[in-house]
Amino acid sequence: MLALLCGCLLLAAGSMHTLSSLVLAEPSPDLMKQIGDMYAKVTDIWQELTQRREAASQPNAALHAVCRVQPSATLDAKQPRVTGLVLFRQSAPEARLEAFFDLEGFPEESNNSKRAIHVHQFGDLTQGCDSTGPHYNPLSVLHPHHPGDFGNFVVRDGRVWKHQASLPASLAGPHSILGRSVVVHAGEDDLGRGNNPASVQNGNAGPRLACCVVGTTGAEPWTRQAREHMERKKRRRDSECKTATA
Ligand SMILES: [Cu+2]
Ligand SMILES: [Zn+2]
Repeated sequence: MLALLCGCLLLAAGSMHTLSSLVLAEPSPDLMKQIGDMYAKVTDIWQELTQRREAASQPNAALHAVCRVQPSATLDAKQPRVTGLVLFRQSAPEARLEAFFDLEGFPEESNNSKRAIHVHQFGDLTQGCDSTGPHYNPLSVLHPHHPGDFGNFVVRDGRVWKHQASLPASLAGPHSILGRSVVVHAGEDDLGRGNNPASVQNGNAGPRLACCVVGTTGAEPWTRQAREHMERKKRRRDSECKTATA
């Protein structure tokens, strides 16, 4: 595998050398594009091979990521201050992504309202959630077909608490969401059915309440959350049984 990678890199380096001497002689936009394309291809191969090698050396090592949600620094005083945690897990680079969403701070009167959550392009919170850019859209498609279009989440008791087993985003490969941001919106995602240009860009989901940057982590936070999830489910079942038999 390593030999193949080295071969690819040498091949690319050789072509780059020929190309760069041509560029010095007579730069053309076509040539620049070819160089750019080749660079992108080599980067893709590099990323894929290194991630595969990592997975092969630790066959049971799933990929994990964490995102600690904080209220946007530019939030006005009337908006709720949402905090919490989004955890991601992917059993292998090609496997589907799963996630736990655990958020609190929504106003109680908003129970059963729906809030949109997306992955945005930049992991830049210097201007609060406003500097996270548009939806992460590596393939230039319309909303709601972006990899981080996670949809709407129902608020219960001022809280969003959900496990999702199959999300379209990935923690591996050239379109990994690591280093990008998760944004929680004040409104509901119209899922592209709003009949206006913004609907197929961002779902008209309203102001950005809270956000975080997706970073790598070990298995521990996920294991803890999974345990808590089971316990909460059991408590809920027990209290329902008690109500039913009372
Ligand atoms: Cu968004
Ligand atoms: Zn989108």
